Amino acid sequence: MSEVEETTPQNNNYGANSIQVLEGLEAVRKRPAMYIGDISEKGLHHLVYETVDNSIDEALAGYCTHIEVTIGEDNSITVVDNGRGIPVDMHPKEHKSALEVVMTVLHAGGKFDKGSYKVSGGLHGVGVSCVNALSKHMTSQVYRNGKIYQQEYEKGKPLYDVKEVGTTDKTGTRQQFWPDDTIFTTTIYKYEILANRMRELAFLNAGITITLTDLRPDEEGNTRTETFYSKEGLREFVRYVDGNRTHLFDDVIYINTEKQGTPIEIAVMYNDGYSENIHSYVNNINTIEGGTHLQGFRMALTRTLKKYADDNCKRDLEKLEKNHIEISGEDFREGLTAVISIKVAEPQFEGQTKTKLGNSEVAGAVQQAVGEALANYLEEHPTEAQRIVGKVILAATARVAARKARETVQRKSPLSGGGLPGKLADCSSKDPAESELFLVEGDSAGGSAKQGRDRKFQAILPLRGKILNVEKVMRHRVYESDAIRDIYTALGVHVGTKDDPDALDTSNLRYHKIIIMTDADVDGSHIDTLIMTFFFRFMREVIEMGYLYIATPPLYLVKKGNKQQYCWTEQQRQQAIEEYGGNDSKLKVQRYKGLGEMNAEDLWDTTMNPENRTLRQVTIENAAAADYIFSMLMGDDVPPRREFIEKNAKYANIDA
Ligand code: 0RA
Repeated sequence: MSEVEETTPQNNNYGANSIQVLEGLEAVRKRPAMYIGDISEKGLHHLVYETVDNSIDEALAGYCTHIEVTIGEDNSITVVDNGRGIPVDMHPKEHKSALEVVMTVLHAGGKFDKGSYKVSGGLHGVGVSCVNALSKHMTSQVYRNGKIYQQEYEKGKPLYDVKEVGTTDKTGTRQQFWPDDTIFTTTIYKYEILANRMRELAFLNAGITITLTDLRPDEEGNTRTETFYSKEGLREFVRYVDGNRTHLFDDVIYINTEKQGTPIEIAVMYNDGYSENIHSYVNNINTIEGGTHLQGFRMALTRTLKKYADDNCKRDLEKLEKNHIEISGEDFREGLTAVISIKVAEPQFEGQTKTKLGNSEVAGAVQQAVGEALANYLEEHPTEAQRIVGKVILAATARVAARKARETVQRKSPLSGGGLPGKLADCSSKDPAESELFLVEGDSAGGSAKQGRDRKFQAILPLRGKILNVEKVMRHRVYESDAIRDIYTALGVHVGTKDDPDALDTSNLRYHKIIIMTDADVDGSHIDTLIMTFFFRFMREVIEMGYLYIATPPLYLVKKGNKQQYCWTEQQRQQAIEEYGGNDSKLKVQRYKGLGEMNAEDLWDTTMNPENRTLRQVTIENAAAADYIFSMLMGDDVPPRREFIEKNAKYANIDA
């Protein structure tokens, strides 16, 4: 998870089907968002994924072992692989080199590859020709037949026919592109975003070596490079994402099989925590909305564990029955971390963000695979099986307690009409699209915010003290927390339906901007993290819809006479001092530590007024990486947290 500077949420839904038609690259340039999702940072990074996916396909076909990705000093991207090289001979119909067809015709990607289906593929699966269309310049090189072939393009248009430019004893493909800055809102690549995806791809495709190099020097003048390689694939992936948690047993339950023509790979660990963390992929795409593969997995898990418990743990179950506690599906998944990766020849992606698998045949295939493998595992590992069942029973017991707590929440504050939290200063607008809720640290800052706001569309909810660390407590404790209950009721979000006690109903969400506003110090950052953790674990949809933001109050006020300037960075502070004629005794520099130190007017001017303020939108670029980071930041193990904070402090305005 990270924050992007952005003041408006982007919600891009469009029919992927419309992409099926072969169109000229002009169409891509006219409506880039249709092809790569958006034209912000996300879309920019998507160009790399599209390019790398072609090399991954070549690796999955068995011809490529190494992929090198390099961020150039000029923010160009180079992807080199050691595959067979894109064919360069004449395409019979198009009367052009096959390379040119691949680079300039939409969806030409799989055309030459008769033997295998294209299994990887960016979210939109649009191919490298889209990357070409959206680049101000692109250079393709193919190492094949002892020769180096080359073609260059501008905005997707070839500058010359494919030509020979040298000889080589290697085979492979080299693609280099410079994203078009007239299309993208930013053309600066973020190393961490690419690293997370390359790490993920290496785990998902065991045996492929992916190197990521950043040639842009950092403050100390250093460049960096990292190699991602996984010998054991998902086994290692699940150990990695769950590495900050304490496990019920060390084993990874691992399945690698094929059912009804569908390759299925799954790795599962059980930890002593309370959340369910399932990361699922179809053709290397993170299916964040789930789908039929997840359905099959859950179904098999519930049935198999239930059957095992019925057959082997009678006495435990009788005890539950006496207390009128029935085990439900979710109890089997408390403290479960799993990675599911399947390959589907013709995936149907549905849902808001086209990340929900629709293929109905897949549910049965996955269910069968998991059912068989899990039953075997439990039979062969009675100690581990007992631990799982023990955990499930505990989960069921706690869930019943949680339900009681939740019912209290909903009784106390009926969501219809007048049941809003007493601390909430609501706005007068009832239109969620224009309404904003500020979650403010502390009552005194809450007071300034209430005075400073525009009460037409801005609501204030002061939160006293730190909110609960939801990583560390059972679910019912979360629902019992006053501050968290206030957040639910203020937002108008309802938890629990008849079918699923943890389902979220966000259809009555009262604000489309939820803005975390805390002090610009270490405590404030900690509170930001606690609140983001809560949203990530309990209201992820709100983040995914683009509704969660962080406010950025200024750090300094530089004053001279009746002139004054707010400053957010050290550099701005220096500049202001210089502008006012240097540091002398009339000049005053005020360091803001707490929001409470600012009067209502200043708070409005700098932090709340949509005209001047900067909001950082909270986004999830990579759910597995976010899972890892939150469990690390909020977990028990100190050294990795310290290392992370030391490495990242420079990105935050923190001074203690
Ligand atoms: C189709 C056929 C052949 C190679 C490729 C595709 C190919 C595409 C890309 C894109 C990036 N790297 C790639 N490497 C290979 C070769 C068919 C043959 O040699 O017979």
